[in-house]
Amino acid sequence: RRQKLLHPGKSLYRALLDSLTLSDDNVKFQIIHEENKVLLQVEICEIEGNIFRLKIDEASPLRERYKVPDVLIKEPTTQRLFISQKAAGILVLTSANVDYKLQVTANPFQVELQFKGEAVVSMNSNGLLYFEHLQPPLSDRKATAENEKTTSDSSKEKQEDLGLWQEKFGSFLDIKAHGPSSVGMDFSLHGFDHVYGIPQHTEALLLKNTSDGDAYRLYNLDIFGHKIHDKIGIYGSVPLLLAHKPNRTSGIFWLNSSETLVDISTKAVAEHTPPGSAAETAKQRAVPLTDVRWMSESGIIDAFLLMGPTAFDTFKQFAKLTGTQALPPLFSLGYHQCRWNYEDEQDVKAVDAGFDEHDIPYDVIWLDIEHTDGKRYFTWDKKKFQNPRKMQEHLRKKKRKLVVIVDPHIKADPAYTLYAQAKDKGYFVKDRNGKDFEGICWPGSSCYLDFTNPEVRKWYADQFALQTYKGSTNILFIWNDMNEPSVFKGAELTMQKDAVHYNNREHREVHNLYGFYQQMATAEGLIRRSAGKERPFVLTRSFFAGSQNYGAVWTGDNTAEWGYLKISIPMLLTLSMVGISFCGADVGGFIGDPEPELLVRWYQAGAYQPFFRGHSNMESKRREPWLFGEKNTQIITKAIRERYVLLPYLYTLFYRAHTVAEPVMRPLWVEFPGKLETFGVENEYMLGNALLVHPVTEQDAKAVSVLLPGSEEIWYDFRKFKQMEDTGTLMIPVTLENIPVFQRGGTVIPLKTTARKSTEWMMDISYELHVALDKEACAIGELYLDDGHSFQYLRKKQFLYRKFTFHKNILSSSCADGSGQYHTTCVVERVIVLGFGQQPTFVTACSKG
Ligand code: MIG
Repeated sequence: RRQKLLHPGKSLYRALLDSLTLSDDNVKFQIIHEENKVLLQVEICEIEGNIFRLKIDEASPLRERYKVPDVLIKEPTTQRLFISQKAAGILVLTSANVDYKLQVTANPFQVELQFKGEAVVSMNSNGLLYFEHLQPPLSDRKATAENEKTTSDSSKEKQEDLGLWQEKFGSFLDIKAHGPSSVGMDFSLHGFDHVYGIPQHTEALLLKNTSDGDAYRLYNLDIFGHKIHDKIGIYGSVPLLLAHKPNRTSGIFWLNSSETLVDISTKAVAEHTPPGSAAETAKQRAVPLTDVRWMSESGIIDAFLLMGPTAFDTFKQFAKLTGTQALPPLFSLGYHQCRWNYEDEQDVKAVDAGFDEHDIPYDVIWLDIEHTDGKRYFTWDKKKFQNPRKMQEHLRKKKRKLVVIVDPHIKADPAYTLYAQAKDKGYFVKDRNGKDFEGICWPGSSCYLDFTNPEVRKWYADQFALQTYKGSTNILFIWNDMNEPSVFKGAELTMQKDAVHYNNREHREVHNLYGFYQQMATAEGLIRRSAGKERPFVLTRSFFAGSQNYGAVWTGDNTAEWGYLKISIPMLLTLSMVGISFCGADVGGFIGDPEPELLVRWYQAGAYQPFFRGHSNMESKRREPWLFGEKNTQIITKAIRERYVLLPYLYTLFYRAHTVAEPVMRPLWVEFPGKLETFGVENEYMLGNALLVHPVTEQDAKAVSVLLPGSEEIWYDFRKFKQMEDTGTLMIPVTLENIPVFQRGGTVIPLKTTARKSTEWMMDISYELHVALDKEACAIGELYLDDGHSFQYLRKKQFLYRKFTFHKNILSSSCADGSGQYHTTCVVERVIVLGFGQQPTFVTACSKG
């Protein structure tokens, strides 16, 4: 509300260029606000690999302002900037890569980042830099007679209206112990009119203009039954916005964990031409421009400009700052069967047996909150789960795993060891009066572990040790839910902003990090219980930038309606683009009961998405894949089996996500950056660079309109191996049997020849290569493999990374990374070449030499 009172115009900030200092790491100078005269410190630096960072903090704050820790994987390596001009209120900084220049204008203060003389991003060009400096509390100031005189009643009232020191939210009173502290700034993206990112919203892939509506909100909340096409934030946030135009992709990463709003407005402006140039006199062209205004409730301004220039460069730049996707254990790429709840040991066994009976592969069965003793996590309901270890041994024999839920709220029960210990050690978040914050959640009155404290995280991680977590075995993995955190009857169903964390930080400052930290501690716990040997699997609902380091994310409580199946595609693509490759939506839709056709369509889509789990609500009818008649069972089975056959390709894509930050699931435009018609496509996507998947999201569909991009491309029907006659938009007939999937010419996809009961049953199944030729009759592809569960690929280089090339009628297999070695008995049993034209007269095999 306060920031919105500031409208575009001339900024009141002026740079004091005389204060400039230059070091190997950065350039620093101060800026002053013409009215309040408060000094801010500006720091600009260049980070290796075309990244620029702009930080603005108070020059001498009353109290250290919150700076988000633990999200940057390390202190970024900076590069020296050079001053190439400093005169008449202008400072020009040149990057080591001379093509980039930063032009700082002193009055009003503005920064423009240019590439070869052309503006790419400018900051504060609309004058929306906003920075609330910390002030002593009103009560202290009242003590001075001077203040008493100037603070008239009406201005006091006005201040209260704006919620400077306290604010009412329904029946909740938010006391702002440190007063107003919000920050904001505008960025203009020159030449861009397509922007993406900033999850999580049930929204379209392309971010919309917000000028006549709500801003995109980044504030992690548990909104049950959330609506489609809404800009309110749900569950998690990643404050990364991507912008794309045919010759460049860029990103703005706004590192701030407090409640954040993002306003977006795209317009056409006259082309920016240097004064006096020939172009200036010529007729001016209209070019697009996107203004992005970020507003956060607290913290500092810390913005990273990712300069691409390609989408893949931008992904790498973000990964350099926040890390890459953790390599998942192979089992977690299989199918997961979940429900709230699988009731007891018998139920678990029966569902498990059902999969075998129907010959449906699956890897993991899940237990929701009802498995515990009264929602005391890390315990078991003594009646329903009398012998959890025995149940897990049964699953182990079947080469399957168990995932159980562990939420962050702890039942306030002195007899519950976890609670007693945490209370004793002072590990809970406090309320503003210093008492343990108590809220209502599943167990009733509960306290919330303060995961922002490293000591709490270590202690929490220790709870997963096999000897501590009674009834657990090493086939048990973890699901973190309710970690926004969800607080029933709390303001917006979350924790009050004036609750107090480690280091006397207010909840408002750290809110969006809460779930990130729980997943971090949980993943650490699973690694430690195996003495550092095994890869963890942790699914989280809440997340932040960097959550990809710790496991998987799902999109929360969707509804069993067609619209939610449809919106899951842009939601997953958005997560994928901001680093979180391992993502999925509840197959079937969590709330309600899908009609069989919707369920079938959802399985078919999920089979081609990174995290593949069927899940349903407590009130929903049972939904195991064989409950919908023989025909539907058979189609769902086929979809799940397709997934298992595709796992070598998917695992290879995850390896690439892990090592070089390529999203597993990607929007079409990322693969076809020059093709305008792909920029807004969200009803189909690429899985890696080779597969184009078009889920069917309409009831009763007889045909779907598919875009096969690139006139120079060849596309093949993935199942029938048939070359498509054309590219462009085609009407493709569909039946209920499957969804359209196409292989792109020029690629090789590794598959397994058949599916078995679970990934572990498939270790020895041989491979099959699908070689799809391009116009030059060439193709390339890769296969990555390792033991599928340990860190030996990293520590001992125990992996195989092969490259397949088809060229001049020769298919060859070569080493893609000579540093790795791994022994496998699996052979390539079958090769299918698509687009070969005629039957070859003979085929011979040879090895080098
Ligand atoms: O508000 O643990 O999104 O997947 O089954 C319900 C019970 C709490 C919300 C999760 C959902 C899970 C459910 N949880």
